[in-house]
Amino acid sequence: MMKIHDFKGFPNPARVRIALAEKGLTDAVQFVTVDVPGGEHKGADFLAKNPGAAVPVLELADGTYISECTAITGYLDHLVGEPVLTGGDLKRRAVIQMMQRRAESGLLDAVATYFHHATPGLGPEIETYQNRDWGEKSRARALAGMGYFDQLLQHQDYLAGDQFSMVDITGFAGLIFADIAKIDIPAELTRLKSWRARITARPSIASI
Ligand SMILES: N[C@@H](CCC(=O)N[C@@H](CS)C(=O)NCC(=O)O)C(=O)O
Repeated sequence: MMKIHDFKGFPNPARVRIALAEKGLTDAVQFVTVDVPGGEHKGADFLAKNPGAAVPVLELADGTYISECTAITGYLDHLVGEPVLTGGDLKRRAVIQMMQRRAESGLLDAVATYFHHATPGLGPEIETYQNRDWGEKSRARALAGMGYFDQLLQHQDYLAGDQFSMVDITGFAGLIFADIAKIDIPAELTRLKSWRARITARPSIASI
């Protein structure tokens, strides 16, 4: 049986949990809790699974460890059919990969950097190096990312076009993280807010 090493309620683990629910695979995996607030992810046992010291990690039945939500989602997407989260043809796959990077770098990771550098983050035991300026700069980048996606939603229903994809999952996790980090979505970004409300109603997202 596949395993997911993660911590329930954290934004990146949520991405994989939503992807599993979309694909109907939640019962096909066993969840193993990694005590991230307690620093377990920085210990030798976990670093052997992911030297990047972060959750989630997918463990395959043959013992292979896959980290990075993009890689994990792609693997799960190809295991079973509908809905296709990573693109069915060459062009759609390329667009999704491009938008996925924009959603990570311009939103989710930017919020994470703000959280870890300009707020108490996960506490002094975990946040052993903080650079407040970089954190504040990243907050501005996250707000710019929200504005960018709000603009796009003028012409399309989802972040990577007219169909739901892993980019919506990444963007959604970015907004969960923004809530945790107390970065409000600016009031004028009404399209982003209504997109969020729309995808929050999906059973996969409601289930996590
Ligand atoms: N790019 C990674 C990000 C993973 C990540 O940052 N996970 C967070 C939890 S949401 C974590 O484990 N953080 C540990 C830490 O900051 O020390 C992915 O896509 O999986």
